[in-house]
Amino acid sequence: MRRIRANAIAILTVAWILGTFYYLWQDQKPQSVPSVAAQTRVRNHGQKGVPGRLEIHRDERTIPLIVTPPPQTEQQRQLLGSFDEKAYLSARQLKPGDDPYREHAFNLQESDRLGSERAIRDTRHYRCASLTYDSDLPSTSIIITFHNEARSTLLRTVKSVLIRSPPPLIQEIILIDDFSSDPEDCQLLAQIPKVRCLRNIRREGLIRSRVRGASTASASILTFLDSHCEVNTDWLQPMIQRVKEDHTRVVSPIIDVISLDNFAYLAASADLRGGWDPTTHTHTHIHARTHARTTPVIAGGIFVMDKSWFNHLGQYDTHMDIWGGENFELSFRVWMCGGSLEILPCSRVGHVFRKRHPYDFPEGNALTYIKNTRRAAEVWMDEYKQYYYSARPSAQGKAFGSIADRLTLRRKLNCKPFRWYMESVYPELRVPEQEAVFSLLKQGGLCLETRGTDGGLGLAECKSIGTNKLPSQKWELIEPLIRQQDLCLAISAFTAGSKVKMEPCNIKEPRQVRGRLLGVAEPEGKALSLPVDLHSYPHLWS
Ligand code: UD2
Ligand code: MN
Repeated sequence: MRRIRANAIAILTVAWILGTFYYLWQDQKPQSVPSVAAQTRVRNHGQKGVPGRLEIHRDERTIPLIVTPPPQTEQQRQLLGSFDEKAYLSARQLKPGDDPYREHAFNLQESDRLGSERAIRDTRHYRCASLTYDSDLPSTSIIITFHNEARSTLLRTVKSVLIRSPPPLIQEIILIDDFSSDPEDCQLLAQIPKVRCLRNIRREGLIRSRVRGASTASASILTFLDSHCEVNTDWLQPMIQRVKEDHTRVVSPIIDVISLDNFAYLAASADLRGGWDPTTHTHTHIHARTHARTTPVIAGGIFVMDKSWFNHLGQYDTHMDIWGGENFELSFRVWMCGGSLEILPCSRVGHVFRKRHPYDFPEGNALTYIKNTRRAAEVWMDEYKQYYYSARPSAQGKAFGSIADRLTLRRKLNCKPFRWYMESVYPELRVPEQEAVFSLLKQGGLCLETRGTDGGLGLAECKSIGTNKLPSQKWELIEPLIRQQDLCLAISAFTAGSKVKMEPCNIKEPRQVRGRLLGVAEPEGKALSLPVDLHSYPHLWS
């Protein structure tokens, strides 16, 4: 039935939460890391400070294995230039007795102990290793924004990029220090060849910081990373290849999990989009583990995008603050305005997923998140935004600033409606039947009610008892219509004083569109003015 069309943002949020839980769940069970060579478990060796040393546990036997030898001193010198890694890392050490989780919401002691580089398991499907890429791939600018990141995780992120990427593909690594307490966290790293450091003079949040980084990037392709990542073998080539072939693609790797407790590197499933279709042949299954597949949303932190496409599509919504929501906004915008989003199973990047934010939100965590997601919903979700509001009633009435420039952008880019996104990009989305939003429609203390069966309307004393509303006063808001069963509220004509009446619902009838039910209209002779936008008058809905 009609009311099945549903809670888009809630579903996407649920998908995101499920994804996160999935990762955390993986995190809880390091023993069951899916392995490329079946039944083989690989984990970080217990020996401290021996980079590159792994143990393979197979059939209860333990076979020590050197995977990637640590770079030799000469290589190290070339890689790091004049940068004094030891001094950088030892300048900030955890003091005995300090809580290792306090500052960063991960175990800093374990991170510091690991050193600046280590071998990690190649978590790709084995067929990925035999794929080939163009020899003339364009280079990329890596953009890493951070606020008070731990030095050991930040340095490991940077070094993993330098070690595990073909050097010609790395044009530069741009670090944006989002007003961290110690400017040297960033500045000292700029001594590493190819690394640049930009420092914000005030806290901007990750969205504006990324835009700043992107606007100074000199390569034609942008690669975004969080500041606590480790990139894996051949992570970059598959992504650049896909973007080179079609600049409107925005591509992400599979994000592996770096345990926030012991920093073990754990493989995420290559098929996070769920169930295995029993009708598909095994071959297709393998296919799915090496081939690009589209995705309705990306996690947001790690992706590759053509720079001119990023600019053409309006970069980011720079009125979003600190953290949150920008990944939905970018995902909707890319799809609706002519691009696509992909996940590439042959590209793997590890990330430390945390359970809380280790930093403050100047305007408060909840208000910031609501502001950002409201902006995404108001600009992109059309009539589906009502489901965002019914999932988050507290968002109603919270400030989200002007969205005029983003609406202009949407018009200028001639982007498709959200309905298209729901139907074409996410058709497999089966939404559970949604509780409709039933409300009273109040005007001047009286309630709008239907009278008889001939479409008559009137204002009368509100007659709800507790949460039970009188059927004749009970209105169902299913954007853009205001309904009672199969009849919808409509104005007779677009002239002041024209009557409000009930008529069979027709979504294409402008006289029934909520936003058009405006001005002074009279139901059965009694004056009734319906506001332009009921959402701007939340008191009308109770
Ligand atoms: C996830 C995404 C992240 C972003 C976020 C929603 C991944 C792996 N991460 O974040 O990229 O899409 O969801 O907004 O998909 N930072 C600043 N300034 C701030 C706050 C954060 O520069 O005011 C940096 C921070 O240091 C980190 C990055 O932004 O490098 C993302 O923040 P996070 O790691 O705390 O958030 P996470 O991983 O939950
Ligand atoms: Mn992160």
